[in-house]
Amino acid sequence: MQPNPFHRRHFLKQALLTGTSVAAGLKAAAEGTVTLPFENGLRKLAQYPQKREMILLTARPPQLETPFAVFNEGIFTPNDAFFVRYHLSNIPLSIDPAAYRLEVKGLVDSAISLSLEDLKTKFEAVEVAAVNQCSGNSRGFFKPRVGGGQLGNGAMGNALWKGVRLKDILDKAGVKAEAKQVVCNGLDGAVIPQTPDFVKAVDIDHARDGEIIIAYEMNGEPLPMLNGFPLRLVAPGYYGTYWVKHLNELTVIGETFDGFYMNPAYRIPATDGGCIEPGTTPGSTIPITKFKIRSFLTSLEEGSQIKNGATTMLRGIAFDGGHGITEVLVSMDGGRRWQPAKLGKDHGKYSFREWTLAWTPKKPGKAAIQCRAFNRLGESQPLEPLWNPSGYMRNVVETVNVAIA
Ligand SMILES: Nc1nc2c(c(=O)[nH]1)N[C@H]1C(S)=C(S)[C@@H](COP(=O)(O)O)O[C@H]1N2
Ligand SMILES: [Mo]
Repeated sequence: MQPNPFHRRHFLKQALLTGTSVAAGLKAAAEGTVTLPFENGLRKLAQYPQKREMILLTARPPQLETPFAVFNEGIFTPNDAFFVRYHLSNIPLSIDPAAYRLEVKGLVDSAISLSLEDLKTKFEAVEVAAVNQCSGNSRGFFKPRVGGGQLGNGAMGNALWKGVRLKDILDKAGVKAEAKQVVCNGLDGAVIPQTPDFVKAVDIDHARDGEIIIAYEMNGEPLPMLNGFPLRLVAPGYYGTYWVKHLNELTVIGETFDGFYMNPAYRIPATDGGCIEPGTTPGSTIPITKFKIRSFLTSLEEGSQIKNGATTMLRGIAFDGGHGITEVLVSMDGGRRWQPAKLGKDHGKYSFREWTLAWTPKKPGKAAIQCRAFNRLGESQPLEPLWNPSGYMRNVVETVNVAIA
């Protein structure tokens, strides 16, 4: 663990010393800024190790948003543009892969300690295309506004993750009958001991259903340091809070874990849909779980101009918590009439799904473009935004206004 603050020069030095390739692409912080479309939306652009220029939310701990145009580059989000979210400033800056161990303990027949080599050679490798999205993605759009990082729509990304099943690791250790949850901890910690460590818990049935993986690769490369090198949890369909980075400790317990990041943090109102009347206080709460269905237009920005009479290819993405996208409807008139888009290649039910629609505007003026996804259960996105006091799970039908000239 490095007690030092996150410092670029230090980071570079460490990276060179350990050869973890963190140094690639290091440049001085950029001067540029962007303005996200809500109150106090001015953000600096910054460049961190292994990352291209990203939208800076906070520097300590590092929180970087993906510039939205990246989502139009392809269905997988490049590693160097993938968002970064940390809660605590004491993050690992360099890690020796040869010395790294994943400990499995608690209510197991035999505690085990696995090296990266063990994980890669002694267990079946599996791959899954899955979206990672922060619970608070798009929080900056909440009205009334809520506390927390005022994020635009860039705290999400889709990657091809490779690793081993959490189930296989647990089976190797042998889970005892009274097991209830698996507590997951990573290398990062707080700067002062009074601050709770970032620790998450997964129900034992979920941990053993074969879906969660312990990933060591992302889009065919080792995980970038800031995305959890060398190991992270990938919980397909679940909000990013469960995707513990620098994972080094799994503890099987016989009760419900009550650490700060399970309670009171990362909880939603215990209502149908997890939302309440804007501005009110929830009665009881439950831990946040799966993504709500969402879709975005990625090929046109707010305020762009397109040519009257010419064919424009509208393109975007849709995803949900794992039931699978079955349809995306698109409207050019703010939701009065809808037409079906064409869905792109299916990379699996946890991946972004591309949609496209060729559109030839017939008269000059303004157009409010909207898209609305449906999944296999028939669930869709609300036309009016839902609200909860933590600013989680936004999934309203978004509107992009363009001019036709
Ligand atoms: N060790 C560790 N893992 C963590 C976190 C953290 O603060 N520490 N934040 C979580 C949250 S809230 C999110 S949204 C995702 C973000 O993953 P990323 O930084 O790779 O984009 O990491 C999760 N895993
Ligand atoms: Mo998050």
